[in-house]
Amino acid sequence: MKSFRWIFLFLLIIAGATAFAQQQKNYVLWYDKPAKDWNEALPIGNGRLGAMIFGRADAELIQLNEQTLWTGGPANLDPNPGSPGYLQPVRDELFRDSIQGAVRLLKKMQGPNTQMYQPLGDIIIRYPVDKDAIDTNSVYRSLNISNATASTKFTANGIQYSKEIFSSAPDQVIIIRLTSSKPGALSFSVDVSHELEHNKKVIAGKQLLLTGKARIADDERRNPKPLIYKEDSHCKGMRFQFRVKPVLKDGTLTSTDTSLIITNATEVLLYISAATSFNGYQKCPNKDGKDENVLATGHLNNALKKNYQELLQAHIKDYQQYFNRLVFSVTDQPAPGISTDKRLALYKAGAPDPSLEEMYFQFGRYLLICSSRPGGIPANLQGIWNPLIRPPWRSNYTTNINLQMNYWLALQCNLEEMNLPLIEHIKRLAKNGTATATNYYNMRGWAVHHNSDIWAQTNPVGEGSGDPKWANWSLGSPWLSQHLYEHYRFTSDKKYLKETAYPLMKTAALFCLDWLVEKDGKFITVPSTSPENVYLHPNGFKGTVTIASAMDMEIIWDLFTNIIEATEVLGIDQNFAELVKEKRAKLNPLKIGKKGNLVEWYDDWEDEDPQHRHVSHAFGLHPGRQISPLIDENYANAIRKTLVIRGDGGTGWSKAWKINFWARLLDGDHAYKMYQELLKTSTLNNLFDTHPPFQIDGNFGSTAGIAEMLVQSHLEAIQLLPALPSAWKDGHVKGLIARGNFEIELWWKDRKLTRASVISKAGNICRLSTDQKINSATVKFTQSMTKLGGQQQHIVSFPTIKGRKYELVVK
Ligand code: FUC
Repeated sequence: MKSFRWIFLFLLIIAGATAFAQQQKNYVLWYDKPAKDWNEALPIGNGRLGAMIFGRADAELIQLNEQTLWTGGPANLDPNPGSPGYLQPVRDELFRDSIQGAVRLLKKMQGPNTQMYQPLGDIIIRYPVDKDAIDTNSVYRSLNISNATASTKFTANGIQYSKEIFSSAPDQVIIIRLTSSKPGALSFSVDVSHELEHNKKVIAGKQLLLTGKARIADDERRNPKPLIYKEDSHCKGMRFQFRVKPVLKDGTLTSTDTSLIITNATEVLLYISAATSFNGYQKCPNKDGKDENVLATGHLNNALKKNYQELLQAHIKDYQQYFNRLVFSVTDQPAPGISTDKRLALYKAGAPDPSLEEMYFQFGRYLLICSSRPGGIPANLQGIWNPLIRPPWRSNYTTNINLQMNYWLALQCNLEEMNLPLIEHIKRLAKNGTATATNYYNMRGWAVHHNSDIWAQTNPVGEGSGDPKWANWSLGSPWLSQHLYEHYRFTSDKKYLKETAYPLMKTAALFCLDWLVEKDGKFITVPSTSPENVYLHPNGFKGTVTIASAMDMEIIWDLFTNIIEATEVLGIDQNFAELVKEKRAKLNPLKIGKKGNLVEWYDDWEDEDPQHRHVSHAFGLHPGRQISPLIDENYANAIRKTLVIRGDGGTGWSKAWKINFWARLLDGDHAYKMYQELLKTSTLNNLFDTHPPFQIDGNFGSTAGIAEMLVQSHLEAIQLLPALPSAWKDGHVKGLIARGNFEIELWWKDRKLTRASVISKAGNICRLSTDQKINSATVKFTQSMTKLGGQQQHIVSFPTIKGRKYELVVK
């Protein structure tokens, strides 16, 4: 009996230790000064409703966004009927090396630019305190990404004024709770404003309401020439509104016509609700729009039934069900007690800060949970956070790297639900893209070019004057098809593969089959670009357009490979798989150049800018799976050389991509170096990635890159700690997802794996690869050795049962 008690106690201790190790840490971004500008403000969001909080003591500024608020209306699918007629002449010009001729004609194949993502407006909260009375040392503002709540505080005349703010997904409102430390000392006014023409008024029930209408044309000021297509103003012009409703515990509420005034309160809640008339990508947001009044009042009235604690608890529970799935720890030390901007400054000066590295990784997950929720549209270039009516790059979707990078982390980092907006958007792109393939090229399938928007626009943009190096890039549909297939590879959901992914992959492949041209027994793409680089032709001219760029070949290889695999999984469409296999075998081959580099262009030409931010031709290494040191050392070395020539600089997203590249090359130290470069040279004080300016892809892409350093599963086996850097000597990660739907937990010491556990979520055969010998008391497996990437690897393989956890140790 006694010994049983001891065993029980022992088990309890083990369970406790495990629980401790598995716990999510508390990550807080905090500052002791208000935000100087938008780039220092702190982001919150529930997928749909976002806000940037400035933390200003006297006049707090909260800048709002609503994910569906965009200019324009449904895409015009056939604005340029002459386009198909130019394709053959473009090809003829390219075959004659007449690049300028091809460029001139390609511009005639362009259509309208995309629409722009718009700000929702501002809330300004003014405290009637004398500026001189504010104790500047008391200013504190924070964002706790472990529970998705922000706070601001300051003291004036010995009284502390606080705010707690969150954007709730379950209740679809933003809540601000204002308090004063001294009862009855809380007085403030609430104003709202918008840069666009708008109406604001205080309505019955002492609610502040701002209403407006988004612009109809996309960019009339910067681009005054008439658009190629005719606007239908009755259709376009999205309506929007937001409401601020105060609820007081004590004190009084009065108002002017356009602002609310609260006096002598102790605690006040502001309920903020918003809506637009967006009614889907094919419906006019004006005449066929949703009733934004009904939506915004509906959310508000529902939320008003709950008190602060109920709203807060529901919000935290909802958020943490996603956030807490993944724990990443490379230090036992608590965060240093200095503000985040100072930590970042020290880090930039070379001071190690592993807990900042953990927090930045988790910040990427935070941002995705806050900007991409089921039922919504995908996170755009700025997630959902944009204050400008003419934002950089329209705050749209750029599909020659940026949109895809936004979603690399979703599946790996245990945020499957957050991937769904992308999948849904790809379905819409496939619809419009079918019209684009027909109307612009007379081809089958669906085509997506480098820019898109909420209306799922797919045509080549540029309006007749865009540089074809971006405007005419045409392989968005095969690249996005990779995301369709990856969703299957991670989830193992065959029903989804059969009903959703495969039909769209197949029609994307039809477009590729029509787009390919046979030359000298090889299949090539004409026209072709390598986004968004420029080559120097040996005949002395510069070129942007070419034939058969390496990236084109790699993207098409990727889709064809996925098609072949999917048909095997589903046991369907063998004839089509055979056709695709034949074409794949004849794709223009990748070449190794004179510098030992991977050739980017049709021939081994020099680049105008050898350190160009895009490394498009490394697609096959990442996010593709054509090139790897585990497949072919020669090609892997060629990409390594290419990356060395490109250097470690670039925009934020470029550095983030390079983390992934080096991780796939199994070079943890170089991947880590790129992570440091990103934090040191492309990160704003609020930890937003900067291009510059702010662009969210670097945040998301670097989180994915860290995941790639810890677990890779794009090839046949799941590689454990494939690219662990020297800096992360000891550590623990729990909750990464590997393809085949396995949830992985790893512990390591002195850079060696010590323990691993695998939860099988789909009952597949599990194949693990590590440089350590693995044992298990409970799992029966076969173990073999193989030399991979210059290293001895142990491959362990065992069948699994769905829902079971498998414990493995290293001995
Ligand atoms: C691509 C990149 C730019 C920028 C833009 C949004 O065109 O080349 O650097 O990221 O997208």
